[in-house]
Amino acid sequence: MTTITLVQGDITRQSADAIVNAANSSLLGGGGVDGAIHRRGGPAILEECRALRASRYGKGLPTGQAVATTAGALDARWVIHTVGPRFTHDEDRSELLASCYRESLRVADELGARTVAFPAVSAGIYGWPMEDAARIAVETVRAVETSVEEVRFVLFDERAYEAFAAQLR
Ligand code: AR6
Repeated sequence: MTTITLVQGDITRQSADAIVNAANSSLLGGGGVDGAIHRRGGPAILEECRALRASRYGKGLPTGQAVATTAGALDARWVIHTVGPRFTHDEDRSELLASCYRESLRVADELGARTVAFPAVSAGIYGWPMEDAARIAVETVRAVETSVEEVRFVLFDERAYEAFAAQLR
């Protein structure tokens, strides 16, 4: 059984086996939660991301996939980088967003992570409406088979927290 918990706050202050990063396919950092993770986690994360670019992901990490690195100075063993889809009205990309959660948990299982903290992937710079992002996140995690014991959604502000709480009610 996987327990879903909600926390309002900064994901870089969390203690968990794995912290999920809402990255971009370059894996070389950016703004939002990605910038915060690299800032607080320090250069070891970027170093490993660069190595992944050089070895497995020369064309970048595809949208909907996930890959793990060290967590550097964060209070975690791993950072799992996943690339959410940008929101668009032209095309339904929900399946790619669901894939981020499934793939991140698959990677977490491979690592043996028991506690995994997720931000609201795609719901910031990538423009996904928060209510819909929360629905996809919660529905997907509920449906997935995983050995992860706790999935913790770490929501930056009250609006995001409320959107996730509504899905859990
Ligand atoms: N802790 C928890 N949540 C956070 C934090 C934090 N420290 N900082 C922001 N959020 P975003 P995306 C929330 O933009 O939409 C980057 O440049 C934020 O309020 O971080 O997937 C990447 O490199 C929002 O609710 O990720 C990509 O280019 C949620 O995290 C692009 O942004 C996700 O917002 C990815 O965009």
